[in-house]
Amino acid sequence: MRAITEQQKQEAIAAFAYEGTLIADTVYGSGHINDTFRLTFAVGNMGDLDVILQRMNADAFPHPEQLMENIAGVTGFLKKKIIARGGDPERETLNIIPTVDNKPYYRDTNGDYWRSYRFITGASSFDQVETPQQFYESAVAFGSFQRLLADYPAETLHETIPGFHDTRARFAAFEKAVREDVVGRAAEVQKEIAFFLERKETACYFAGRLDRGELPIRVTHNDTKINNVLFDEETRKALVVIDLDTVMPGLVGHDFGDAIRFAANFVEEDSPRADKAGVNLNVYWAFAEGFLKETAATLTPREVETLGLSCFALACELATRFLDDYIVGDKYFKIKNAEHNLVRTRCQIALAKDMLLKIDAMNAIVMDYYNRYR
Ligand code: ADP
Ligand code: GN1
Ligand code: MG
Repeated sequence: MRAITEQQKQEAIAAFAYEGTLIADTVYGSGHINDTFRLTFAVGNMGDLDVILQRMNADAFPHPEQLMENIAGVTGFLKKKIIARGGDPERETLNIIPTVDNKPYYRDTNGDYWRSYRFITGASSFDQVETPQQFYESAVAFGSFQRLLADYPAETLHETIPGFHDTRARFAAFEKAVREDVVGRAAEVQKEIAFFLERKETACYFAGRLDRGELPIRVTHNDTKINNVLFDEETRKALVVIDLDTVMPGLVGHDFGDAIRFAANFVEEDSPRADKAGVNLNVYWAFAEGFLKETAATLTPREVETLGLSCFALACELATRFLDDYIVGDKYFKIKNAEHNLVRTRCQIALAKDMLLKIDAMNAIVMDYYNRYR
C-alpha cells in the first residue's frame, strides 16, 4: 500500500461523525496489515474521547465494502447476545463509528478505504504470552467467540480473502512465486524451499479431510493472534476479540492452530533466534484447556483429532506466506527491514519442525481436555 499523506488522513478524519476537537493523533498497534491510528477528541465538558481510525489494506482485502458488511453483521449479532447475557456491548465487541453520510466506511479521493471504531478503554493487547493464565484467557475468548457465532447465518458472510486458509492454494501460489522468481531471491532460500516441498503433504493435512467431507465448516475468526484480543486492565480477563476482517466460514483447527503457532512459540514470530523456536508445552496446555472448555460440547471427535496437527499446518502455511512474500519482493506483510520476511520464515520453519517432535504430547493434551469438557 502507498504511504498515507497527512492531507489524506485529514480528509478521512473529516468524513467520520466525530464530536469535539482533535487533540492527539498517533500511529497505534502492531498489526501487519492495516494502518491504525488512535485519535483523541476533547468533547466539551465530557472530557476526552478516543477512537481508532484505520486505513484498510485494499491489497489484502479486495472488497472493503463487503468486509465492512461482514463486520457490521457480526458485531450487531454479537451485541444482542452480549446484552442478553448482561454484558457491556460497548466494550465486549467492536462498535463501528459511521461516516457523516451514515456509512460504515469512507472511500477517500485517492481511492483508499477507511473505517473507525470506538476505542475500547481500560484494555490492552499483548504481542507475547506472559503467563499461562493469560493464554488460557485468550483461548476462552476465541472459543466463546466461535460458540457465540455458531448460529450466525454463515451463508451471508462474504469471503473477504478467498482461500485464506487453503494451504494447498497457498503452496501453489508459493511454487509459482519460486518459478517466476521476479526479484531474484529464490537462489538464496533453497534450503527453505526444500523444507516445504518435503513436508507439503503433511502441511496440507486439512485439504484431503475437507475433500472427503470429514470436517464441518464453522464461522471462525481466522486470525487468532493473541494481540487480536484485548484484556481488561483491571480484571486481567480477556474482554473482547477484535480484528474481525477475516471472520469467515472455516475450520476449528484454523483458529486453534493459528493461535498456537503465534503465541505458544518460545520466541517471537520474527525472532532472528530460530534455533530457540519451538512449541512451549507449558503454555500450550493452557490454550487447549480454555479453548476446549468453550467448544468441546460442539466439536466432533474427528475435529479434535485435527487440533494437534493444525498447529503444524498453520505454522507451515504462515511460513510459505512469509517466504512467498520475500520471494515476490515484500508486497503483503509490513516489514521493518529487507530480511524481515525471511527471518519470519526461518522462525516458523523451526517451530514447525519442533511441533512434529512433540505431536504426541500435543494430541494427548487436547484429547484430555476434550474428554473432560465434552
Ligand atoms: P491489523 O489487522 O493491522 O492487525 P487490528 O484491527 O488488529 O489491525 O488493530 C491493530 C491494533 O490496534 C490491535 O492489536 C489493538 O491493539 C488496537 N485496536 C484495534 N481496535 C481497537 C479498539 N476498538 N479499541 C482499542 N484498541 C484497538
Ligand atoms: C496478519 O493483521 P494481523 O497482523 O493480525 C495476517 C495473518 C497472519 C499474521 C502473521 C489478513 O495478521 O493471517 O497470521 O499477520 N492477516 C491477514 O503475523 O493476512
Ligand atoms: Mg490485528
